[in-house]
Amino acid sequence: MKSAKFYVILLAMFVALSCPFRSDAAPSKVLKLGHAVPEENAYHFGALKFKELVESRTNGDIQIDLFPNNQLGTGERDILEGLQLGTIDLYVGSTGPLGGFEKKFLLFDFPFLFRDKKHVYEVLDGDIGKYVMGLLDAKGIHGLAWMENGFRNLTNAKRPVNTPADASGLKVRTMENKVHMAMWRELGVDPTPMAWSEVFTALQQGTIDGQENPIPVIYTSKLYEVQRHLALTRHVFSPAMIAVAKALYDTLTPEQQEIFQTSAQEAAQHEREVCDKMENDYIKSLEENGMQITRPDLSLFQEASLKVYDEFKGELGDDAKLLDQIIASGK
Ligand code: EAX
Repeated sequence: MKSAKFYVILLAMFVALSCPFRSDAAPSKVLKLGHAVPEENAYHFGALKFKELVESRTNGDIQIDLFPNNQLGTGERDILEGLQLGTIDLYVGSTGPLGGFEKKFLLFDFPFLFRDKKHVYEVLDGDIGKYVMGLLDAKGIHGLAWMENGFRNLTNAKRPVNTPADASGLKVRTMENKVHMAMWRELGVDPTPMAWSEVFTALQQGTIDGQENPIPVIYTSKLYEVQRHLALTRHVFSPAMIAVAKALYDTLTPEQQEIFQTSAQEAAQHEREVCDKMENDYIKSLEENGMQITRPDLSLFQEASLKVYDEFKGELGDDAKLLDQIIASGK
């Protein structure tokens, strides 16, 4: 619990710092930033940092109001659609739904693709990450920086999971992502795509047996109250992103665009550090809150999910070579 108190203090410090001295003039733009997780989650630390940097660097000319915990939509796809419609200005969240907006984002959804976080950021902060993020502009969304959701793990209410056979037959909520769904089908799991805002209630009511998410999401969304078992499967690395509505971004001056880009990069670095620390701290907190943790032999899960590559590589078209590059760079 000590670690949870640490983050509460850190959050309080951030809230205080993110109300910098403003010039007397009213802001020329008041922007809405939405995300789908509680304020204790690393995303919110990233959003606060971005708010603090942009407001201070524009001397309060641009104000950013934060709307955590699905206040602006029923899940991440909803908030991203808000950027396209111009009803929401900024997004912090996972790239899970983005495969439905731009197929090339499925590139990052393949199971056991990344060796570790060092490999993840060599790819995301390199040419491949820049190229894929740039594809969103044509969809009305301008990606600003890669943040972190993390390696996803399986939780369920029914039984410990050590092998794919243990997972078989479970009804597991997934993001609205066809590669993730295909992977779970290969393991004999019944995947149920659902917006994040509906998941806790569905677990509580038993309409689904489990879900899969990184440790910080599992802890900050209090899933230990409705899930007994956690298997550290680390089956997919889930990137996150801070993004802005393209139409809004195009109205910014070159100087304001530069402030958005640099502030997003700095906020992303901060969010990744907070997320990484949470991932280490919160496994113990989950055990303290009654979850039984298993550490399966991941090669069994990796073998069982290999078919997904054949099934979806074709959807990447010419960019299938990027998948080969990512695999090769992780060896
Ligand atoms: O981005 O929907 C999900 O499972 C996401 O990982 C969660 O909303 C955090």
